[in-house]
Amino acid sequence: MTTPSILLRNAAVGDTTPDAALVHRRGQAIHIQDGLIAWHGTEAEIPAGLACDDEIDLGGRLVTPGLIDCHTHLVYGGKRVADFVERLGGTRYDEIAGGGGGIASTVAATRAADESTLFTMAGMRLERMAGHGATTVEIKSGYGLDPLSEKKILRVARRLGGLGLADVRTTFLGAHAMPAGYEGTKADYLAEMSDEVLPGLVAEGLVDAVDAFCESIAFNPEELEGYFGAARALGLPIKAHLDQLSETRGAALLAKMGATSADHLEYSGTGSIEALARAGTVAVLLPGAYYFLRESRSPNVSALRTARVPIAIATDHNPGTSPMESLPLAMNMACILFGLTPAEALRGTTANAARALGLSDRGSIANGLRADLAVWEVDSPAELSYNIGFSPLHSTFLKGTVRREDSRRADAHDGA
Ligand code: DI6
Ligand code: FE
Repeated sequence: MTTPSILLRNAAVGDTTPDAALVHRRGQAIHIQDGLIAWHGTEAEIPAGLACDDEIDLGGRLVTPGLIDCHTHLVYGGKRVADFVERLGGTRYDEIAGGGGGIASTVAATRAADESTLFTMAGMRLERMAGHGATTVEIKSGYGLDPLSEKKILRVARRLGGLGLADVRTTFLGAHAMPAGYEGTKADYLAEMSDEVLPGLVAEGLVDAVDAFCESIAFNPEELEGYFGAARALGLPIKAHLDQLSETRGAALLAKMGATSADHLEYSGTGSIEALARAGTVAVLLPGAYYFLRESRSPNVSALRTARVPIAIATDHNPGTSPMESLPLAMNMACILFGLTPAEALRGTTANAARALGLSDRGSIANGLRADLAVWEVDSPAELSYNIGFSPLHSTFLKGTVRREDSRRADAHDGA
C-alpha cells in the first residue's frame, strides 16, 4: 500500500546536529513519498516538475522530527494513588515496595485485568502521548511476571501499534521484580524468563528488545548476566534500568553485553559512565521519575557530556513513579531538573531516542528516513522545552500520514 506523496510548504525546520546544536531554518519544504522523506530544502530549491498528490502549506509553523518516547510502561492495570499518598506522608518508595505495594500491586491489578480493558486504557494513554507529539513509543512488559501475563501485555502493546497513533516498539521486561509467592530462587525465575518464556514470545513476533531492573530492590548484575546473555543470543537489543536508587556497578555488565541503552543513571559514577561511553550505550534520563519520587541525586550530566555518551529523554510513563504522558514536559524537566539545554532535550527525544531503541530509520529530518514529523504552534525549537502543562502540537505525520490535533489542542486550553 502506498500513501499519497505530499509536499509540505512554508515550514520552519527545527532539528539538532550530532553535537546537539539547534537547527532552525525558515522557508523550508519537505517532500514525502512512500512514507519517507524523499527530499527537503528551501522553497527556492524545490525541484522543477516535482510531482505530488497533495501540497500542504504549514503557514511558517515549526516542523521537528516526530518525538520518540524510548522508555514507557504503558500497559498496566490499576493506579497507584494510594502509594502516592503514602509517600507524601513520608514513607519511602522502597518501604512501600517491601510492604507488598509498589510494583507488586500493579502486577496483581494487571494480571486481573482482561486484555480488552488493558487495550482500552493504554490506547487512551497512547492517544494523549501522540497529542503531545510522540510518533514512536516504546512499551515494556514487566507488570505480568508470569508467562501468560507477560504475553498478554506484549500482545496489547503490539495491537496498540495498529491504531495508527504512533509506531510501537515492544520490550520484554521479565526481570522487573520477583513475582510475589514465586517458589524458587531469583536465579530460577530469571532462567525461566530468559530461557523458556522469552524464546516463545520472540517466535510470536512480540519482542523488539529486552530490559531488566538492575537495582538493590530488584536484580544485581551477577544475577542478570545469563538473562542478558540469552537476549543477546536471540539477537535482541539489551537495555536496563540502572542505578536509579543506588549504584549497582551494572554499567560494566551492560558495556560487556553491548547494551543499546542504560536508563535512569542517577547514582552512576564516572567509572560507570566511562564504561557506557566505550560501549556506545545511550544514557536515557527519566526526569519524571526523579521528580515524582522527590529524588535529590541527579544524573551526572557533565560526566555524560565529557565522555560523549549520547543522552536521550523519556517519560518512563508508569503508574508508580512517573504517571506522565508528555514528552515536551519531560524535556522541560530535563532542562530544569538536570540542567540539559533545550537543544540536548530535543536531540534526546528525537535522534538519540531513536538510537536508544536501536533504530536508524528515524529521529531526524533527512532524506530516506521515515516521514515521522511533528508540527508545532511555537516560534522556535527551544520553546518545546519551555511550555508546561499543555501541548502546542498542531499535527503529526506518521510515516507520511497526517494526523490533526486542532480539536485536542482546543480542549487542552479550555481545561487549563
Ligand atoms: N523503575 C521505575 O521507575 C519503574 N520501574 C522501574 O524499574 C517503576 C515501577 C513501579 O513502581 O511500578
Ligand atoms: Fe522504567
